[in-house]
Amino acid sequence: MATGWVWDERYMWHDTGTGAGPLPAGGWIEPMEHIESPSAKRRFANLVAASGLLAQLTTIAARPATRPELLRVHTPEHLERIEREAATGRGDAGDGSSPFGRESWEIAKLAAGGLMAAVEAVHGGAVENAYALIRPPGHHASAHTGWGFCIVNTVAIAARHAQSLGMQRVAILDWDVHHGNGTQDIFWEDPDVLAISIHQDGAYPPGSGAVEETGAGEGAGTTLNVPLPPGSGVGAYDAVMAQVVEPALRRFRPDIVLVASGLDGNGMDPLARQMLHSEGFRMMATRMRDLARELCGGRLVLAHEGGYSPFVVPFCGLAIVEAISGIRTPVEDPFLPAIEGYGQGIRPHQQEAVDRAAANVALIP
Ligand code: 3YP
Ligand code: ZN
Repeated sequence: MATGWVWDERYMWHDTGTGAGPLPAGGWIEPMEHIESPSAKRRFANLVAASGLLAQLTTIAARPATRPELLRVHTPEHLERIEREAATGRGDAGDGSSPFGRESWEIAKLAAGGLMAAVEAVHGGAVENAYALIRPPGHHASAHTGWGFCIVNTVAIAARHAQSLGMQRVAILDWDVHHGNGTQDIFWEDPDVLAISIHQDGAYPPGSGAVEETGAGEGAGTTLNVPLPPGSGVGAYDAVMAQVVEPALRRFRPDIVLVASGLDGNGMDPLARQMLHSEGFRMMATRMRDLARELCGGRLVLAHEGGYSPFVVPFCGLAIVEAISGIRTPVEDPFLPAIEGYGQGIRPHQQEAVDRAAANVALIP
C-alpha cells in the first residue's frame, strides 16, 4: 500500500534570518544564516525527487490548520502574539533564538495543517503511512509559548486531530536528538497519549528529559524519556527500540503512531553529538512501520523536526522514506562509511541508560 508525502515550497519561505548557530548575530558574532534554515530540508526533498522515489509516493496537499484546530493545543494568547509579531514583519517564538518573518505565521499553520492532512490520509486509507517534510519544527512548543526554533507544536496538534477522527489512543515517538519537552508538557497528565522521547542527555533544553520524568495524575506512566549519553550510535538506538519503544507500544496499544522525526542524531550534526547514519534511521523507521502494522493497521505518520547537516540529512531522510514505503532507490549514502567508522556498537554506559528507561515501561497503565 502507498506511502504519503507532504511537502510545500512555502515551508522553505519561513524566514529565520541571520544568526550564528542557534544564537542571534550581534556583538562579536558576525551575522550568518540562522542554523534552522531551508538547506537541509530542501536538499532532503530534492533527493527524494532526484532518486525517483517521489514519483512512487502519494503526494498529500498541505492546508493551513484552522484556529479551532490550533486551540486544541495552544492558548489564544500564544496564537495572537505570534500573529501580531509576524504582522510587524519580524518576531521571535519565545527564547530569542527562534526568529521568524512576516509569512511565518501562515507557514506555521501550513506545517500543522500539512501534518493533519497526512493523519487524515492514513485514517481514510488513502495511504498506509506518510512522511510530512514540514517546517518550522514543533516539538519544543508548549501550550503557551514557542522556543527552540518551534512556533506551534505540530505533532501535538496532529495527535489531537487524530483523536477528533476517532483514533483515541495516540503513541508519539520523538527521535529528534533534543528532548521533546513541549510535547511532554502538553500530554503530561493525558492517559490517552503515550509520549516517548529519545534524546541526547542534557543537549536541549537544559535540565529537561530525565528518565524520572514519566507523567503525572491521570497521565502517570504515559510519558517515557530515554536520555542517551553523547556518542550513542546505532547499537544504542537499536537497544532502545527493542527494550523500550516496542514493549511500550505493545503495552499501550495505540490507534495510530506519530513520530517526531528529527534527523539531528546523525553523526555529523552541528547541534548534537550522536552518531546515527542513514542505516540507523532506516532501522528505526523499519521497526516503526512493522510495529504500526502489528498494532494499528499500519497507521504511522512521521513529522519532520530538526536536523542541520545539509549533506547528511538528505540521505538519512531518504532512507526513512524508503523504509516506510518498502521501495529501494539506487541511491547509496556516500557518508555511510565515514559514520560507520565512528564505531556503532553499544557501550556499557549506554546500555545502563537504556536499562533505566526500560524499567519505566512497566509504569504504563
Ligand atoms: C535550540 C537552541 C539550541 C539548541 C537548539 C535545538 C533545536 C532543535 O533541533 N530541537 O529539536
Ligand atoms: Zn533537535
